[in-house]
Amino acid sequence: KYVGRPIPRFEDDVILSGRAQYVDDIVLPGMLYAGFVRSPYAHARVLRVDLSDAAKQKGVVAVFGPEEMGFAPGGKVRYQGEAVAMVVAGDRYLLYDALEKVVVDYEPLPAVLDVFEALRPGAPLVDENLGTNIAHEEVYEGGDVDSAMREAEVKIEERLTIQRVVPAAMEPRGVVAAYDGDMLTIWSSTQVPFDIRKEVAKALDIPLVKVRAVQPFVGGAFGSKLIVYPEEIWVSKAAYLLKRPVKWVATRSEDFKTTTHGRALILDYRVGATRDGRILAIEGTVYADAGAYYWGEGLADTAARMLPGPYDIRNGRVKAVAVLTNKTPLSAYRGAGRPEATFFIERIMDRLADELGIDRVEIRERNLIRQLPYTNVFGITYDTGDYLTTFKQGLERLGYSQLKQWAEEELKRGRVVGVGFSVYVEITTFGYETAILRAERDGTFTLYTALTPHGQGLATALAQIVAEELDVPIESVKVVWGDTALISDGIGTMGSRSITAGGSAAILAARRLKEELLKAARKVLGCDPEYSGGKFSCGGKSATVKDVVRAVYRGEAEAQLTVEAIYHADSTFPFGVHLAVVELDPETGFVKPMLYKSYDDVGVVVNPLLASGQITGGALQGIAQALYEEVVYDESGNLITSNLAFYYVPTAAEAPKYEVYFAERPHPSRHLTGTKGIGEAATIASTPAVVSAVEDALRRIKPGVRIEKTPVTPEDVWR
Ligand code: MCN
Ligand code: MO
Repeated sequence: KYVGRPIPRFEDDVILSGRAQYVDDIVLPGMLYAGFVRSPYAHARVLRVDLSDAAKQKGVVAVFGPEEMGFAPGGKVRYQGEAVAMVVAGDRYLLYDALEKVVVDYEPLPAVLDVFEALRPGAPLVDENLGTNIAHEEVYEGGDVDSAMREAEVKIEERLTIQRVVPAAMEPRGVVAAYDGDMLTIWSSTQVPFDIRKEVAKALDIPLVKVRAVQPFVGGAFGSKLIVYPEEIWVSKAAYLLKRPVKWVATRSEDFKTTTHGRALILDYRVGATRDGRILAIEGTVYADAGAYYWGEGLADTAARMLPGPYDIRNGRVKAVAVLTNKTPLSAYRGAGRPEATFFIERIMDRLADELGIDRVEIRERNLIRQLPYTNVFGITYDTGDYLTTFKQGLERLGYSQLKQWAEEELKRGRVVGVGFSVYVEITTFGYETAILRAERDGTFTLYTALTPHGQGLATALAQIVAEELDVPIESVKVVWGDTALISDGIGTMGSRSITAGGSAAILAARRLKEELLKAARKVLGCDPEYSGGKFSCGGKSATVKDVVRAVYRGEAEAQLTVEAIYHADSTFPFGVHLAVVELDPETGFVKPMLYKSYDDVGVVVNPLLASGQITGGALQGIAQALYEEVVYDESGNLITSNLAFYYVPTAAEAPKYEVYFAERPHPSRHLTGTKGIGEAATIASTPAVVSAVEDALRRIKPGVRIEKTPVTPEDVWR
């Protein structure tokens, strides 16, 4: 049995020893370096780009202006850092010297940086062609909100704000592209090699088979590398035109400005409830500060549609609005809409509990969904689970009441500590995924996956799944990923879909391969064999996988030794309870997370070590959302928090102690793996849990305080 075991990652030795190859480790003969001239203005017309001096600089091989590459579309830049020109040179030093020589004349335009400013009539337009700053708008509605609101005995309304953050993967983005006159190969720090291949082929008008995209080792992404970025197209085009390898790797500050930001949603809500705390209706608007370009991510939409969370709310009307501003474009960041939805609904639950004088646990018990599957008021069907039971068992296991008690006693000893929890349901997995499995001559197996792991340890988890399905030692399974030359198509690692979608594809492939081998074994043995432990036996005879594979190569039997499986994995819904304990220093206002505990029902857990790694890392990101990180622009749209010296990414020093639990009686998904995703759960659950804990602590010194926004900074604590 391999599934369910905490097997250490095979990837670790490679990565931790420094032998793993990342994009910037790739050095090709004759390689050139690309760099970009980027707008210092958040909003400006580009009057003139003069590349003549730069072109004459030592080492410069080519210069590209707006016309050739489509920089600054519409003749203007819309955020600080947007590219206006590209220079390609023989080495990095000469490149940076040459970039200095590019002359650009700008006519600065007033920048719009706030969502509500952007919505005001007469506000500067980020995109004149649109005629408005609203890039997207959609109303989600179900039930009868107006009558439910009329019936409601209590009503609350409020604005809740969740700040903009930088995904800040350890490895910045980077691309190497090489064209040998026949084949264009692109290596990128990405989550989506298959999309890169498609988009580059389209942009350069060359057939898909002449483009190969490779995802080498990737040092984190958190959803920020799941779009095809313009640099990936531009660098590919430069390599194609110059027929020489070209590399670009972002500096940290370049990465902060050009890699998509996350969160930045605001909810204006009104909730109607009965006096005993049953929510009857919810209405409101979710605004996304979408930044300078809207690429259809629908983050406000996901937040709107998941706003009811795990609660039975039958009447709802929520509008999702994506608003353009002169900032770095917004896109997916770990959780992408669900952390915001969960923060919103959990804050609402706490507020309603306070308003009605009902305990925070009690009010949730009264509203939790009783019967699964359940279709929420906006049409999303939650698949499996027993929310009420899991919630009660979770709080028990996490020791919630004991910790509350302890916090009271600590106060007597002069320590201000707070305890908070959150409940979540989230949506994981979508779309198709592909797996190819091959039986090798020595009886081992190679699994090719279209997944694109970048820190999750999926090579280990997939090997567990395949070894279990084939009933062979895990050492005899090798997992290969990240190359469009090896597998035709797939979506990749995002949306906590990998183990469920890609793992199920692997199981399907393993079953098909077993059938094929069985067919050949029947021929080899001359009887109807049973398969177990890598061996076929019947009538007192037996043959190993190796024997059978060799028989096929010798022409003594026929079978497919390589099989492909494409698996469709529609969404599945994890549920859980997370708890946070924080200590507040009333003097400095600094909040220290002390303890973080989680209890999740994610169906089958393939590898508890990997899964709990996802919880601890994910929670720290959500803790940072609650307490530390925030993108700050000045009034002209200059990014103030432009690198890691000005932007507070927590380190191990800020990390709390963790206790990670998985539900004793989990509710499997209906997929072949039985799993639900875990990759984003803790980022989703931690922010509201921590905010609730901070509020709890703060109320011990300032009764009645209410937190309506993140992050909660020391300034907020003093206020
Ligand atoms: N797992 C498990 N049992 C389950 C579910 C998952 O053992 N029931 C394990 C899997 O084997 C895998 C890991 O947990 O090793 C995460 O699996 P899954 O939930 O399927 O999520 P994905 O592999 O699709 O990962 C994507 C997810 C997302 S969307 C973001 S954002 C994120 C995250 O993973 N970005 C990460 N975790 C990250 N971790 C690292 N180190 N770096 C990132 O950029
Ligand atoms: Mo993600």
